Amino acid sequence: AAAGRSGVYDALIVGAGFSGLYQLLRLRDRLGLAALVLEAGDGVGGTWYWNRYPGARCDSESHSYSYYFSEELLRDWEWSERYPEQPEILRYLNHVADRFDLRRDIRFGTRVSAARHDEAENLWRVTTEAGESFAARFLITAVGCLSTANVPNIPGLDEFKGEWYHTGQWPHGGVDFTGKRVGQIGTGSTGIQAAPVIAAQAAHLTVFQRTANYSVPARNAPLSPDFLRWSKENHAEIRRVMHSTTNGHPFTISERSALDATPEERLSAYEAAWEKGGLQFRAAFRDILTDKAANDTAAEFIRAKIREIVKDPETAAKLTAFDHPFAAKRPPIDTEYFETFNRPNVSLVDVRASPIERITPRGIETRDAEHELDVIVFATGFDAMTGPLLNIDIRGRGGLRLKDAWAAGPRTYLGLGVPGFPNLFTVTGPGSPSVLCNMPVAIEQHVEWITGCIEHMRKRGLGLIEAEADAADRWVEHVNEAADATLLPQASSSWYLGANVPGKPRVFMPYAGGMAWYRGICEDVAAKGYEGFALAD
Ligand code: NA7
Repeated sequence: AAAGRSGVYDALIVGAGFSGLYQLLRLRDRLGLAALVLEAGDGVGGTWYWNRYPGARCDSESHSYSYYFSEELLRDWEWSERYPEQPEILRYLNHVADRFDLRRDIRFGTRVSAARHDEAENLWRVTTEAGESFAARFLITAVGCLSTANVPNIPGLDEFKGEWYHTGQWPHGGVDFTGKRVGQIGTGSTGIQAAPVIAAQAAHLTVFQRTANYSVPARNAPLSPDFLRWSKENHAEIRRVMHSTTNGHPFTISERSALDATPEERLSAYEAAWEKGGLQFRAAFRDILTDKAANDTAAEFIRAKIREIVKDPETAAKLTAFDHPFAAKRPPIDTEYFETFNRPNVSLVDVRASPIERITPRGIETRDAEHELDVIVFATGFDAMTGPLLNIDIRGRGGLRLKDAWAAGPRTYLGLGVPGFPNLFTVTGPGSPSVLCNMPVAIEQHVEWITGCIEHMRKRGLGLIEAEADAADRWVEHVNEAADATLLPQASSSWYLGANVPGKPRVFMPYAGGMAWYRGICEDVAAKGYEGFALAD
């Protein structure tokens, strides 16, 4: 929709991924608002537009990695595999954009660089990298949680004679590894997906591992016609399960403690979970994420599996030198990751034992060796959650910079509002459960809540909403308590804690109290007239 007479939009939305597309649809088609999406990329998709690295795939199962707001959309779209691959998700999001005629209200190739709240006019004034300006009553960030690439500052990268890429900024034409010696830094979810695919093409792959990571087989496969029929006929029930669980996935977590089971029962439960594969593994027992002794049983099972798979005992030892409880960092799932180390053209370098010292024109130099390479792949993750927001110079009341407001770590109310920043909503912001949840479930909840809030304001002629400082302080405290009730803070190198980015404040950022619980809190806040927010004309 066009901006009003004064050139002012009702809402500006930053980002055209899963969040931004749905936010546009709700504000425009449900509330009839003049909303515009500003998107840095040349197409829709967000994460799935940028992350085109080999093996890129979603770890949520495809029938759950979908919007559930439209029965027709659910009925018409058909996923091909248990886990959707990046190109298929991108096709899906393009289909959504076309089907709901969203493109006419998206400005592509438009990177937002700054946003300032103009108190006198009660407007957000947004500027782009190209110097354009926009104004709107509401500013809604839909910038994603894992969208700011983290390329480590290793001396010498400028002098490297080969090619280098970060997985989150992958060239659209792809990269041909044929005949190349490839070095991959990073063994998170991304690196674990990429390594087997790169190894199948490259002359040689050297994986540089800093922290040994657990992984469970994904057991990806084409979806059978029976499954597709079942999922279409049962989406109300699937939605009910996704909305009732802590993590928004379409499976329930066992109510049994790992410590109540006999060793034989435990083994058989883990064997069954390993065969089933994927993120469901951690649903085998209820206390895997909350009790260290329970977690140890899962960790030991996975360690034994890896030792069985990997033939070289020295490599297996490096791959299983875990320093954190299972699933305390986001647990990867894989397709033949550990098997890849049995290939003759793959080697593993433990950079904890022998740190990377510099990049030379010819490759990567660790403390005790130089590895000659033609290509370096940085699977080194993201400046998660706060990075994409702080990359925009956001200024609220009295010119308060978000960077300063968050100098000691992010401070939000519900992950949706920030004190000092009126009429700003942060979809999947820090303090929301988003990254600990199947994303589309979190996103639909956030977007619908924001839409309901704006509708509430319009009905009452209110023009201003702002999270109260006390409410944000209490929320941050609650986010910390919720994390401390789990084993999650025990992974000292986790991006949940900001630990992967040097100098970033160590604060556990996502809300670990569970998506279903969070949904209830948000509903309660709304029912109480947006308790914890100050509303004004
Ligand atoms: P992650 O999970 O942050 O993994 C990044 C990996 O890169 C991890 O193994 C890091 O080791 C490693 N890393 C980062 N910097 C360095 C340096 N300087 N030297 C050596 N190794 C380094 O990112 P992903 O992209 O894999 O996954 C992000 C999320 O996307 C994932 O959790 C899913 O939610 C989807 P570290 O563990 O820090 O020692």
